[in-house]
Amino acid sequence: MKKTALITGATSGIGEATAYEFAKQGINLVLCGRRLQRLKTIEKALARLTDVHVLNFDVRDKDATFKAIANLPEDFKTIDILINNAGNAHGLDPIHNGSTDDWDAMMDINVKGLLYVSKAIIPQMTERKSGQIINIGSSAGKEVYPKGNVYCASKHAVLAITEGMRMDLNPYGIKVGAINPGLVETEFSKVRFKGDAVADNVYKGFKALQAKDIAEIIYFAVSRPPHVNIADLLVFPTAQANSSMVKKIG
Ligand code: NDP
Ligand code: 8X3
Repeated sequence: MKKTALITGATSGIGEATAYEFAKQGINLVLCGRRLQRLKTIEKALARLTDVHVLNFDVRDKDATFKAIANLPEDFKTIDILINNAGNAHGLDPIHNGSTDDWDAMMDINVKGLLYVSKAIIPQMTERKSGQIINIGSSAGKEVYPKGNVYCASKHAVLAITEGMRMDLNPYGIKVGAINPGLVETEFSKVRFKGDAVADNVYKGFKALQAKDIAEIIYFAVSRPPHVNIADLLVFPTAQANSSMVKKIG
């Protein structure tokens, strides 16, 4: 029986790469994001490998999130695997200069959005007494770095929520875990720096992780036998030792 995975933030970066990896492995997909055209392009590319349905909503919008998931077509209603990946950083500023709009965006998307999507899906998993949830945290969820303040707080929250979920869903046999990457070359820095040229320098002078590297790890986590749960995994590029120590060439 083929499994179905719902992936948030599937229009770029880690989420998109995970969609490709899962499709290759024959997992049916519900792909979510705000950029509908991208969702359609990815759906078209993957349709030859697996069954794909796209959901176009903003995870900040509680009603839209619940409505989209409640109205999934019959063939895609049963979600075996939830990948809570949608998220981003906005700004890199000392706390006294930070923008409250940036703070709202990070807490609303990375924390509250993850909770809304989870709340919309968990009841069917508890009912069936099966399922797996992987939350994409970050090395920033384990260690705060200068000017990372609110982004780091949002990812620390993701890890606290992951632990709470794992305890609360343990009686139902639902696997819950977090995968926490260091620097991954995606659209992350373009979003963080609002398209500013500084984003181009973030991954220069060393080999950053690629989205596919994380997608393969996510697939590893979902393909373990029933008695094995990857609870928490931290992955850096080899050049990175912690949040502020990266070995650059030149
Ligand atoms: P990208 O910017 O490439 O992808 C972010 C994804 O999140 C996009 O598909 C975007 O889709 C979606 N998204 C953002 N805001 C919303 C929203 N309000 N509603 C619905 N979807 C949304 O970055 P990454 O792939 O790097 O990021 C994925 C996750 O990985 C994030 O949680 C990030 O914090 C985490 N991470 C990233 C690291 C990195 O260095 N890149 C390292 C550690 C963790 P759309 O815009 O179409 O809605
Ligand atoms: C993304 C990694 O170091 O840019 O979560 O915060 S970092």
